[in-house]
Amino acid sequence: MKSVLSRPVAVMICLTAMAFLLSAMPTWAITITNVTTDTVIFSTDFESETEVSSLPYADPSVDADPTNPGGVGTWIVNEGDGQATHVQVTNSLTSPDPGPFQGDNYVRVMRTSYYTHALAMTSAPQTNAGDVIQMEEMVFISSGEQAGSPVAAMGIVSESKGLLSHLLLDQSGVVFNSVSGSGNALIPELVFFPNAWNKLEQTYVVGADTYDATLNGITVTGLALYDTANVGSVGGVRLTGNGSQSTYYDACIPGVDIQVIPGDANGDQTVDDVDAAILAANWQGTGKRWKDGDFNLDGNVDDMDATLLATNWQADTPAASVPEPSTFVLAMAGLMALAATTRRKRS
Ligand SMILES: [Ca+2]
Ligand SMILES: [Ca+2]
Ligand SMILES: [Ca+2]
Ligand SMILES: [Ca+2]
Repeated sequence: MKSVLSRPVAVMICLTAMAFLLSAMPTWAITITNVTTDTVIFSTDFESETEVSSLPYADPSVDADPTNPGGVGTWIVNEGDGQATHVQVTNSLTSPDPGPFQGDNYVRVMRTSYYTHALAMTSAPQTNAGDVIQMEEMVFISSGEQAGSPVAAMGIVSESKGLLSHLLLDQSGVVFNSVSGSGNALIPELVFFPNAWNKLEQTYVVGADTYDATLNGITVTGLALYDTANVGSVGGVRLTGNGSQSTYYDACIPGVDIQVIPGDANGDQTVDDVDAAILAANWQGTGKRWKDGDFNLDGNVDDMDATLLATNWQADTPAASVPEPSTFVLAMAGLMALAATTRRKRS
């Protein structure tokens, strides 16, 4: 590490970081935990990496593969077409890079060939049938991604690196479960926010032929595995990017939860004018998604969605108190004005 800091400052930062890491370790992410044996079998937040790109994607000056110094488990990086820029640890704050979620460093993965990915391999294969394996990570996909091209953001792999689960996140804000031979099935309950950090978790019981997925606090159980031929061992997690820009991954911050709030179209955890404008712009639209203002996931943006937005107006957590009646009326009035403007524009 370059010593650009004065010694007292550096010592203070180190002590603070150590205290934080110690308190954070049980819930570090990208984390894979054997819940049954209470053992962290993979963890990284990319903060200890020595080779880090400070430039926006793609930075041709460094390879910057994750190596996980001091962490639990190992990385296997496959830059399928041989270009070292397709998996890089970075601390870039420059768009299109989103900036980190935890600490300074995070990783970006771009897939120009099917084979480009990074594997977070556990410290040991988990082979005890019935053991509960839990993983979590933060993922960011820019809304400028290639439309209609799903992103394999997280797949549990077996000891032999064969896919157990294959969860696909799409820049349009939808999630698919991929099953070998059967294609991709939409998971309508799950909400993915493009252009925002999302919290993704998966749980797999060793030997089972289904898994559970939790995205931004919403859980769907009993999802079919990608390939049941790989049942019997858990070796790690595969992270993949999209075909036109990078997909970004970082650790979860312990104690900070990203949760879906009805009315929060853009996933910034607050229901406000920005969300009302998104809803108004899509008013009376069909074939819509959460990111368009369809908060009850029926495909239409209408009164029911406006009511959900108004009910959660200025909510910054799902448990926030109900707004004062005056606030509620103001919100509804503003919303209806926006909606009326949109209607007039269209007629
Ligand atoms: Ca690289
Ligand atoms: Ca980090
Ligand atoms: Ca919002
Ligand atoms: Ca709706």
